[in-house]
Amino acid sequence: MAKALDGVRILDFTHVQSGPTCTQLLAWLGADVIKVERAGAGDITREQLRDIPGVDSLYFTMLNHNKRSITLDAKNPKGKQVLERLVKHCDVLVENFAPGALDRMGFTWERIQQLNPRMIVASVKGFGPGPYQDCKVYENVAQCAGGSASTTGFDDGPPLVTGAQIGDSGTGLHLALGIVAALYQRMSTGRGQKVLAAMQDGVLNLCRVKLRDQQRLARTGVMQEYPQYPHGQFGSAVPRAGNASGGGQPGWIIKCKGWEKDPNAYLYFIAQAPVWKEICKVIGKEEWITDPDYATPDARLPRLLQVFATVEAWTMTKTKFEAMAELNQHDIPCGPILSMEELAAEPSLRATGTVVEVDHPQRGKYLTVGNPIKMSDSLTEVMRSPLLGEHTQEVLTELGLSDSEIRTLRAEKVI
Ligand code: CAO
Repeated sequence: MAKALDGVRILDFTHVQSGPTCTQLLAWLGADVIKVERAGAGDITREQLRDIPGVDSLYFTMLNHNKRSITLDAKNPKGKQVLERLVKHCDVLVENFAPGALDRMGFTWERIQQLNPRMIVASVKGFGPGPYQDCKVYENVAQCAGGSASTTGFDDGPPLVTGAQIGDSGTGLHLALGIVAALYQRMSTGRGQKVLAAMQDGVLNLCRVKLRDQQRLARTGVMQEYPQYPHGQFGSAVPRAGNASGGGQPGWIIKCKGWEKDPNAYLYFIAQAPVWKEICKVIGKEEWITDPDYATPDARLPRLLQVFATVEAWTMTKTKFEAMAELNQHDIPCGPILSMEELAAEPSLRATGTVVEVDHPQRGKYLTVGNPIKMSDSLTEVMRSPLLGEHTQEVLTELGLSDSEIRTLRAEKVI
């Protein structure tokens, strides 16, 4: 079956997580992604967090599916010549080097434009233009600088980072959308363009509801759905809200049967206003349906923690799955806290290709997360990540280099 991005060639200069997330997605959508790595070493994640000595790590394999790998010393004059051919051959160059690294290699925007005016140059950087533009940035720095950490955790504890890689993978997703839009615009302009996704910006975009709350707080001095209300103090900045819902329907994480031993025996429960009657019936508090202290969302706001404690007394008599099944019968929104162990074994995720088993020549079978975007006319087949330089000969031949030229480059350690 044809794929959405068939015919699009990506010169993939990405490493670690943010950029590779982007190019992996483009590869799943059908682009030919040629990953350029340094001979002998490659993407640093090949050797990070290894679970099998000498074998590409899961960190690397899970971020580099469906790509081809070539090795090339981009600072060597002969390597630069090969890179020039690649720039002419490809539609998009994606990179997430530290600021200025591409320029230092000699591949400025102007130079790339000379070589290929249709080339789209897409970059992840830690920060956009401003005081921090020259800083190197990793995931948790972005979470902290983008507003996530200050708004995550409990009010009486320190800021927290989250396990969801919103700085790296989140920014990679933003960049992928920018690239696809630039490809679309190029159809009418015939020109490439620069696409920048800064990690701070990406995190802030994902935290936009907290900037909403910042302005609500500035205007009213209080946020009634936050756990600080009514007994705690509000300062001038949006506080950490524990497990309160980010939206208009109050929610909280509550214990289920077995919580004493199982750290994930919990349920996210939403006290959605339209099903308040059903909630009261299920938990055996029918008097709350008409009690003026509980009957309306506004009346419940100062009593939310007590409401959740009462619901919890009910959920603690059931497993999270029993509670979810029963609540869903009444259209009461809730969700079990699922561990990675449970997600890996979940048959429905295997059936849809969201969790996929992949075979790797060195490590054997492993699980990965497949393409979360499902398209009816562009199906994703997850292919294992490439070994370092596995496609060097193949790609250089496609670029028009002869076997003897390739042998010379190899002998001179350019590839
Ligand atoms: N041939 C020759 N040189 C190469 C090369 C190749 N194929 N590939 C990379 N290099 C060189 C770069 O040109 C750079 O050289 P200079 O420093 O002399 O210009 C050097 O390798 C190191 O690149 P780097 O500075 O990007 O790598 P780092 O490990 O020092 O920093 C990171 C890593 C992630 C902090 C930095 O790249 C960064 O801030 N990137 C932007 C933000 C980002 O994407 N962060 C998320 C990373 S995932 O958590």
